[in-house]
Amino acid sequence: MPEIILHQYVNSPFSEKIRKIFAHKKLSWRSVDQPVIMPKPKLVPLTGGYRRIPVLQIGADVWCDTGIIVRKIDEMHPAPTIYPGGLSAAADTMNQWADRRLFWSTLPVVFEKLAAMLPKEFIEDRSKMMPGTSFGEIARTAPDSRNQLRAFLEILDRQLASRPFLLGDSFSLADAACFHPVWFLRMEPTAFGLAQKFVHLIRWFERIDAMGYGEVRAMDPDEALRVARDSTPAAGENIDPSDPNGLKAGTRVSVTPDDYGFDAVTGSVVVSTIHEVAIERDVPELGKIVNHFPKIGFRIAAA
Ligand SMILES: N[C@@H](CCC(=O)N[C@@H](CS)C(=O)NCC(=O)O)C(=O)O
Repeated sequence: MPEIILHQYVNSPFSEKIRKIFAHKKLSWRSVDQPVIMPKPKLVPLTGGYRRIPVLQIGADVWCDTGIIVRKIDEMHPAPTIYPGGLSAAADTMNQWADRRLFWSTLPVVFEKLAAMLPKEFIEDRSKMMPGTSFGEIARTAPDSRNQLRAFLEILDRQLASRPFLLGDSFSLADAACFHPVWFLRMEPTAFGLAQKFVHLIRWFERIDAMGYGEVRAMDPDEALRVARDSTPAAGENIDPSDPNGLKAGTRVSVTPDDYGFDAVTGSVVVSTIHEVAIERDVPELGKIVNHFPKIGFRIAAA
């Protein structure tokens, strides 16, 4: 069975979401440490330009964005479930809310205090990744973010008053997704202080923090590239016959995030289902690689 490889770095909140799902499912996985800022010369050949973290690799198939990484892990290892009681819509929508609202309310609150210590290269890199926003000035929005963050945390705390996990008695995708923004607050004590006022939230936080990360072993980035080179993509052709845009196998497209990090990845369509688009690329140093993206949060354009 090919190994599960996660390209990540320790302080990456979105990686923490995936690490907690590995813990819940008690999986063995390999961790490849990637740089926090560009350039990422040992990641980009695998992704075709996508630079965000985390990225999941199995052989010569590579999943970009936690939206599709979660689906792949759950498809391979459905038990124990991350959708207890069949609450998949509740878990999925909380996941999207946590990614796009809860997490973004934490950033200015954490960076307001840390801004002076951040290397100039980090600020330049993140400002480039988010055109139109100067990451260096993110602290200016801290007061409004603090208000929103407190309100978001209160909503979670209220629900956690009468159940150990957000959707009931067991851990779900909603817990993994809402955990990582609170975990990120812990980078800065006054930011985490906002969360510590909520007793049910903190009890839940400590419960998930104690779950660990599953069984993880480090892998050298060069070894991950070798694994890709020595494998062939497992993804077979799978095209939804009722694709609303008539997307066909073999069509050349570019796939780009719709929020930030607008690096387009170009290739030929092999998979287009309700939730996924996958494209095949010929990479001189690696051979064929298939990159998988979620439909939610990405734009697909003719290339
Ligand atoms: N929607 C993406 C968001 C990923 C994301 O923003 N990750 C952060 C790190 S936690 C990132 O890539 N930052 C820029 C970088 O690491 O280069 C996902 O769910 O995977």
